[in-house]
Order: sequence, then structure tokens, then C-alpha cells
Amino acid sequence: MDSQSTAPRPTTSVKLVLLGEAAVGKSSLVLRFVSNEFQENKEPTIGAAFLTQKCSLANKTIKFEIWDTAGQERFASLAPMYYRNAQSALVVYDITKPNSFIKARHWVNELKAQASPGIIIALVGNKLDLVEEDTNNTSSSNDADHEDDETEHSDNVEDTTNAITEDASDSDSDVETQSARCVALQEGEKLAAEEGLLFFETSAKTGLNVRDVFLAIANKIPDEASKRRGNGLLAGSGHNGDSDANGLPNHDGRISLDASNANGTGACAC
Ligand SMILES: Nc1nc2c(ncn2[C@@H]2O[C@H](COP(=O)(O)OP(=O)(O)OP(=O)(O)O)[C@@H](O)[C@H]2O)c(=O)[nH]1
Ligand SMILES: [Mg+2]
Repeated sequence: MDSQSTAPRPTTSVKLVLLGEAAVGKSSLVLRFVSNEFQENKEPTIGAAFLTQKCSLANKTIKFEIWDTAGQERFASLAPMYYRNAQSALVVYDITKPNSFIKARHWVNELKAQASPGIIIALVGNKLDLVEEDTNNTSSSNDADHEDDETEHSDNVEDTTNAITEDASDSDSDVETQSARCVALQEGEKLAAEEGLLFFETSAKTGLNVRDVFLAIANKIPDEASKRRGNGLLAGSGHNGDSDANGLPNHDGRISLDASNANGTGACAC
């Protein structure tokens, strides 16, 4: 009946890689995005995991081909294999773990130096729920289920009251963390502003802002028209999609990553 719903939308495959210290929640973010689930005791990733998920925007569908890398140091040397030719990356840290933010900075630098020049990077401070438990002040913390709401953009998550750098001045600071914010919201924002990154604070546990991260990336992917125009083609080999027998990305299309369209209006219908 509804001819609009049957009209084919162009699908663009986008390789996305997750990087970050061990246990910051990379796999949990992917699990939330792909299956809307959360596991309290998720096992560490070995090597890398590959998943796909589609995001339907108003005029196109983005098919994310997601490489979820292992954060453990022993796997660090594998990372270039996964970020090579990636059009997008999530660099994840745990807002209760200062070292994970240092590591995130490292990954941003490495991506800037070695990944495709136009790569869209989102900096993601995860485990926001742990802070909210302390402060109980975040107004937008209840979209855990968010099945079909319009996603709200939150480059500027309004959760600042407990934003403390390094010395979480809580009485809990002697606990091995996991109980209070140790990376200020402003620190994440600053790094993102300096490096031209998208920035979100998320909770894979509650689902807060998780889809928004992927949606923001999807909205920055240029459409077919600008792709054909050929501006700012990836300088790398330009792979952009399906995996080959080696599990490495292999796609015929090239995408311009320069035509940014961040914070677009499309809703992720994945
Ligand atoms: N409270 C809370 N716990 C989380 C969140 N995200 C992940 N976790 C927990 O943190 C632990 C590590 O999560 P993973 O998703 O396995 O972390 P990872 O970054 O994939 O770890 P590696 O695969 O070793 O690199 C698990 O026990 C998760 O349940 C979150 O948003 N809030
Ligand atoms: Mg993992």
C-alpha cells in the first residue's frame, strides 16, 4: 500500500572499527547496538569480532560492517589490520578509568597518523551509568529501551556535576574505581574539539546514547551523489564493505569522507 516504504534506498557499506583499552565496553556497545542486549560479565574479545548492522536514514541505508577489536595489549599489533581502510572508528574509553582515556588519546593519534585520512572518528566515554548511580542527576538516562524513539543527539551530554579529573574527589576514590567519574566530560569534549571528533558519553548497560553514536556516524557518510563527484576520496585503497575470505574488508565502492553532514536529521531505524 505504502509505496514509500517499498521504494529501495541506496545502501552504503561502511567499515567501522572499535578501538580502546580492554574492558572499556567496546563489545558491549556493539551488542547493544546490534541486539539491544547487555551482558554483565562479558568475556574479553580474542583477536576481533565481526558484526553487521544496518541503519536506515531518510534517504539511504548505511550497513555498518563492524570490527570489534580486542583491547588486551597482546592483541595491539593486530589493530592496523582492522582499522586499515576503515571509514569510521569508535575510540572508546571508560569514564571511570583515567588510563583508558590516555589510551584513547593514543588510538586517536594512531588513527590520524595511519588510518585513512578522512576517517570519521567518534570518541566515546562509556559506563556513564556508573556515574549516574552516584549523582542521580542525568536527565536523559531513561532511554534504555529506546526501541523506536527518534534518537536524540548528544554531542554535549549534560552530565557535568560530577566531572572531576584524575582525583575523583569522592570518598570512593580509594576503591579501585568503577564507582565514580575519573574523566571529566570536558576532557572528552576538549580532545574531540581539538581533533575534530564526534563525542558522546554512553552507557552500554542502559543503552544511553549508544544508537546516537552510530547514527551520527551514519549521517556523516556522504551520499552516492557526492561519492560520484569524487571529492576527497579515501587515500587508502578505498575498500568499503564486504569481507573477503581473510575476513578483511573488500568492497568496490569508494566513499568521500569529506562531505560532512554531522548531526543530521536521519533516524536510525536499526
Ligand atoms: N556498568 C557498566 N558496565 C559495562 C558497560 N559496558 C560494558 N560494561 C562491562 O564491562 C566489562 C567489559 O565489557 P566488554 O564489552 O567486554 O569490554 P571490551 O572493551 O570489549 O573488552 P575487550 O574485549 O577485552 O577489549 C563487562 O563486564 C561489561 O558487562 C557499561 O556501559 N556500564
Ligand atoms: Mg570486547
